[in-house]
Amino acid sequence: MLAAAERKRLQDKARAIREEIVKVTYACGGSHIGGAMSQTDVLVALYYKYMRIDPARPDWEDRDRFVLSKGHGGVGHAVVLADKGYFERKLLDDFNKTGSPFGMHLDRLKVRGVDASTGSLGHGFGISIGMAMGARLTGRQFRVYCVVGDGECHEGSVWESAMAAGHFKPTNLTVFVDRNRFCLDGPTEEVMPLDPLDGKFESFGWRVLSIDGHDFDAICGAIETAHAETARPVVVIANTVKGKGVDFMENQTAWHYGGLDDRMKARALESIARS
Ligand SMILES: Cc1ncc(C[n+]2csc(CCOP(=O)(O)OP(=O)(O)O)c2C)c(N)n1
Repeated sequence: MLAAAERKRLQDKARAIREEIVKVTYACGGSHIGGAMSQTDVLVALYYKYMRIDPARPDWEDRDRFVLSKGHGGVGHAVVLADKGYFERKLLDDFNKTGSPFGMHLDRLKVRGVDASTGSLGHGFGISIGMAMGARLTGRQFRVYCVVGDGECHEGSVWESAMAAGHFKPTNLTVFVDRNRFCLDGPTEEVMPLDPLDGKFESFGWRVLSIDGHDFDAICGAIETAHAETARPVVVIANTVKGKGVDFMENQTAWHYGGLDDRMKARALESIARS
């Protein structure tokens, strides 16, 4: 159980990050805003409570690593990195515009604080396993965190990665599945069913935790359980809401990707303020 002040600190930060996602999306004309909203609470718990990082030293070798395997959520990751001080917030005024270092999917060679270039679904998960095993092979203590989309789990390479981790058992890796139940084309269970997702990972040798991915007590509890696990890699199925915080976006396939006019931006900010 988190102390009330700590829970509020994280909730307030998540609200501020969602507001920034709306503002950047408005400025750039469109983003994968639905999935950026669903992943936000997990990113906030990691970046503002658990990850051992130093924004002044993005190449510090012992830093914890973060891989956004669902790289299209990069707008949300960029907002967090700016807030953490990896670069100036005003750079995001040009997010995804010609000449900007920020594409829709973040490039680790162009954006400070990004540990892996992602965007082609199904690859970041495997990269995170390699990073975690690299720590073990070089005797380093850092942890690796990865966020995979549930629609991304339609990719075969996700299951090759799951199988590899079940074998090599990188216990310094914690994977979150952003289980918002929507992919690009509609509800995952209509497009191509994933359930029982927990049973699939279990059969590959993972310890599976299933939580409310918007409840900071649950997210933090899962991270601490994962830290204590010494035998198996841990996947946290974070049950989330696509478009979380913006009433007209929640659970709407149409808001996988979208842009905002003045009226929609104002309505979105009002909704987040109420959330
Ligand atoms: C290999 C690959 N195929 C297709 C795409 C296009 N694409 C971008 S997002 C997306 C759906 C992903 O769904 P999910 O992982 O559930 O994302 P979320 O709902 O969390 O935004 C697709 C198919 C891609 N980025 N990479």
